[in-house]
Amino acid sequence: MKDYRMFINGEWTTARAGTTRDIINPANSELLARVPEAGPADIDDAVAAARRAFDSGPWRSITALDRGKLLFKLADLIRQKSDYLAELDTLNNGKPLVESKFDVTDAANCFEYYGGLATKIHGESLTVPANSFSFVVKEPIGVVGQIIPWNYPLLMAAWKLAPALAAGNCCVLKPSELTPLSALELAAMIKEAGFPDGVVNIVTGGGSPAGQALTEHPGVDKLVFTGGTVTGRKVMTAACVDLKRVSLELGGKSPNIVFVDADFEAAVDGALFAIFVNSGQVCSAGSRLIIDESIHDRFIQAVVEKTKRIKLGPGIDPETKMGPLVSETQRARVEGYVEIGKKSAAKLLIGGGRPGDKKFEKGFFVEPTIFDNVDNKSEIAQKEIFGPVLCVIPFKSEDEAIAIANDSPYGLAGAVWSTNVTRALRVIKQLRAGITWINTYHPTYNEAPWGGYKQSGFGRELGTYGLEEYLEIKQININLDEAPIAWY
Ligand code: TXE
Repeated sequence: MKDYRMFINGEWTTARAGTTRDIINPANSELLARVPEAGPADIDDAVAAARRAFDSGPWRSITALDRGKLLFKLADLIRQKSDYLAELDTLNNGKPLVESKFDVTDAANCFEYYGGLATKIHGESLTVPANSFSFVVKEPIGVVGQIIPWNYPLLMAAWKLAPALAAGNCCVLKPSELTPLSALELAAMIKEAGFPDGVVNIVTGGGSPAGQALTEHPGVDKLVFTGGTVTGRKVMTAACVDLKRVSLELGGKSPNIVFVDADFEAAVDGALFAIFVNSGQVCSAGSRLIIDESIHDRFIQAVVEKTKRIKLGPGIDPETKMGPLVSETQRARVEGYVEIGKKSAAKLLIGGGRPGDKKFEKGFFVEPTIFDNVDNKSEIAQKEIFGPVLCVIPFKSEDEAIAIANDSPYGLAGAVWSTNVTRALRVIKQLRAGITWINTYHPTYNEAPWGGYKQSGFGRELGTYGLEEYLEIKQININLDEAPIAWY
């Protein structure tokens, strides 16, 4: 059990009101840590620190090269502590250690990627119909408020902080109230790396009042949010008041389309990985398996057989392939959808409950669950469940597969499995989604833009696109004529 403090203006602080929150291990409900529960006054402090650092602090004049070097240093520090950070994310979030290790490496890579990009923020010169030297420069937006969820605690912090800092912004980041620990460890590394005080502030607390106070704060220039669509709407509404810039990465109900000519074994494994990695708590999860009717029976049988082999357990056990859900609330949400599914016309093939073994009693476990013959119009096919629940939807023709895939309020990700490259590309081209794969599911690259169509949000993270989200664009025009214009 460790007592944490939050990180404001380069200092470790308690909440002004003295309030704290218990942080729980979802695999066994044990108390892991206690963190401050920020209120509006703490958010004021954090935003004021970020404002000072941006408006008058050393961050204003630091060179892009030095910003990049700080990001490289941070990546090094993350690597030095990678085992510890991975264990911490596993204990706090529940995911298998192998997944946390991957996240930590990816987080370090993300800081390095943007460390390199810091010196590649270029403007352009313009050809205008006047005797003018006209050009464009890109500048940081200012103070950004960043709110992240609990499914990738360290990695989401990296995705937010790395591009923002590379572009020269100052940040107030609020991790999820369920999983703040690795972000606070990251804060210690940010201090050790030598970032000036106030450039990064990590505040811990709930959606309300802490998150809400951050979204409503007039000192914040841009809001960047990853989370559920319901909260995303609130963030956008708050941003409307003073027209803050806003980027949203929200939920999904992504289609995973398997054609008759797919590599059978690869597609079976891909279908399972698409939905069961991180216990299905992934915004891009392939939660709708859209399967060619002609191979449906054989495919589903193979999927079910493999699902039986998924070993549930605490993430910290190296044998574990699937951990618990993050919280009791999330489990209740998922179980609510499972009950809706059971009452629908869909057929429950496997799972649908909690594992029976007593050793799982205190954790928030749900069995890997598969519903077959799901109507795409039904609730379990339309709503984001955000748990280990797969909906199988058969199709008869390519056109029908595309229609089903796009019949969703979301448009985050999607995949096609086929050895016919012409067909695969033809289908991918018609998917209304921002992240797509052919003959694979889930690989995510720091170099590639991440974000959705439709109600999955807008704006893009990662890649050079992610950097642009943190930049303002300014035109500068220098008059080269000596004579005055003499309008009057
Ligand atoms: O998310 P919230 P919750 C989806 C998923 C899940 C559902 C609800 O479907 O079942 O959302 O999960 C902060 N102002 N995703 O309730 O509320 C909160 O403190 C400002 C998909 O856990 O979106 C946390 O830091 N901030 C998603 C963050 O928002 C507020 C990942 C996310 O929590 C706030 C997580 C407010 N009024 C859930 N209320 C993805 N896209 O990956 C809450 N927050």
